[in-house]
Amino acid sequence: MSDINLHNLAKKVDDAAKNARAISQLSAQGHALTLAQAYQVQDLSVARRIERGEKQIGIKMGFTSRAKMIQMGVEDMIWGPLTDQMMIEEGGEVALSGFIHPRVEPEIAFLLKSPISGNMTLAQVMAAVEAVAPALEIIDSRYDNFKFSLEDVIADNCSSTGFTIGAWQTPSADLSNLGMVMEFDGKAVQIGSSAAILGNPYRSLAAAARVAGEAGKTLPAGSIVLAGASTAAQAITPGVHVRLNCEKLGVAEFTVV
Ligand code: OOG
Ligand code: MG
Repeated sequence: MSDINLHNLAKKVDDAAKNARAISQLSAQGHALTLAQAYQVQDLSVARRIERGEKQIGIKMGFTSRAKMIQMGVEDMIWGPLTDQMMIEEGGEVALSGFIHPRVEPEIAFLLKSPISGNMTLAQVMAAVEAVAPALEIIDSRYDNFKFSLEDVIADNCSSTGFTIGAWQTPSADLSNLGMVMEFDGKAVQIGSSAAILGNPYRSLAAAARVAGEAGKTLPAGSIVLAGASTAAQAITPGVHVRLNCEKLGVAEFTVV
């Protein structure tokens, strides 16, 4: 496939996100992308955001839990950049108008105090963490009916849309089995454990370092890394108050308007 086509596909997914208009899956439009091409489309679509003034502030990992892989019918981990424009004020209001069919999922976020890249041990990535926090990610696939192949979702920057982060905490050595309860209006809708995230969310951080390194990049100090959801995602509707209670780490919340 030529570069021109990859640029066109990047514009398609970027326009769909900007205009909150669903499109058919690229694979269904006859674009059978390789994984490498899917990440090129992702790069090109994020470059369009950067040209509009957004800044990359971190990276998200996706499909790091079986719960998410099963919900979406995929078998591999994915990743994509987060920009400053995706950040939602914790405890604030989120307007549904800019979204297509948004869902929310419970996550754990890391804040780096030193750069990470390449093959790193768990001890090495842990030493690079300034703080850890409970987080909620809003995902909004740009594809009809929230259906996609692995390549489609990668090209669509992993459905990245928004995220909110609770109060940062001093990183504790053991994040491997924290209870995570996501509530809608005070009622539990998803219950899980941080153990669902690759057995230990720090493994997701090590994976983030590895994939950054493979792409010839470094995640600088100050980067945010979302480790991936510990449970299936849940559709959000106007008026609902979403709250994550994470054992030892506390709360992240917002209200949908
Ligand atoms: C892709 C994003 C997956 C996660 O935490 O696993 C993800 C999607 O499900 O649309 O963010
Ligand atoms: Mg996620």
